[in-house]
Amino acid sequence: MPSPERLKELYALMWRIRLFEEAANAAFDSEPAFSVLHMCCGQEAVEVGVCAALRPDDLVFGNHRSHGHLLAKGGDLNTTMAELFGRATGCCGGKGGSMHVVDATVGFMGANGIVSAGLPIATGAALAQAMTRSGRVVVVFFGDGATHRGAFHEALTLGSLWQLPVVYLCENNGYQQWVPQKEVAPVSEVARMGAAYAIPGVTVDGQDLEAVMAAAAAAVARARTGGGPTLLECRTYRFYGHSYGDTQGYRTAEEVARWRERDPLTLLARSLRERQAMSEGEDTGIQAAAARAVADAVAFAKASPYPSPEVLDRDVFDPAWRLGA
Ligand SMILES: Cc1ncc(C[n+]2csc(CCOP(=O)(O)OP(=O)(O)O)c2C)c(N)n1
Ligand SMILES: [Mg+2]
Repeated sequence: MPSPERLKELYALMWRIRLFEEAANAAFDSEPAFSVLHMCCGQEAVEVGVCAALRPDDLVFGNHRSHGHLLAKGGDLNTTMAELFGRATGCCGGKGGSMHVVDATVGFMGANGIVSAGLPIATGAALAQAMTRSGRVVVVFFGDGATHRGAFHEALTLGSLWQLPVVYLCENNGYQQWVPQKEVAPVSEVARMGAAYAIPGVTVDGQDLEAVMAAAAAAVARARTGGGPTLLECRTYRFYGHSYGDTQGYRTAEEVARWRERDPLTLLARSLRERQAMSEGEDTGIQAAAARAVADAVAFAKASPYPSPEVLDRDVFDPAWRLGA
């Protein structure tokens, strides 16, 4: 069981992610370089709980909603925010933007704008870990919508067949853009799909940090010790629209309010308070520190220059490089 000190660290990280997203959303109107924004508010316990079960050298792959994945894996608030603002100090030099954040220095191997595209890439990375006996585990985050694409099937087939050190991590938030999962999915429990690939499927309450940590730790241990993949489904909810500007006509305010009662931050705070592991003053201090760090990140981003035209063709695929020319 994680110590209260460890849980408070993770609580602070969840607050940094929450406020990071809200600050990015607030900046969107005035910042010309913002392309698109998918916020993960409501899903923080999944991101933080899973990454807390990993070693720093383990590898994580994301999807289009990945700021939280990067920050939970150890990403820097300043360089992540600067990337969203399209600035040269961003983790991709300002040329990736929100849907392509990546920071290999902390093992976050990339967001991906194509739904389910991270799954086969992560499976390939897991094959590389197995072949080199690196001892690293790979986690790939994807949404419930990604399970409807062929890449999901291909990845889980090979991951299982080759018993790769990978965790397939589904953040099931019940929506796929504006479409409720129940309208398009004959099976709403994603974990049940594991049986089709002969891998364990586990469902966990994605609003409960400790439950996520325990389930992720088991899946990671299994992967690391040669037991092969797990399909881990975290039931969760996004508090904001699919992306910036979404008017959310497809769901009711009552539904959102019901899920807000299960805010992962509130649940963790309550649990820490009940155990007398966090005072009201400490809680206030944690939130204030997160707010300061996020404000600093916005100031850092705004003060940074845009990339210069000279770097336009750098960091892009170059066939001459491939041929060794
Ligand atoms: C191949 C592909 N089809 C459609 C889209 C447009 N699109 C972006 S996100 C999304 C829904 C994804 O739903 P889910 O996987 O459940 O993730 P969530 O947004 O709920 O986190 C769609 C359809 C896309 N990016 N890629
Ligand atoms: Mg979804």
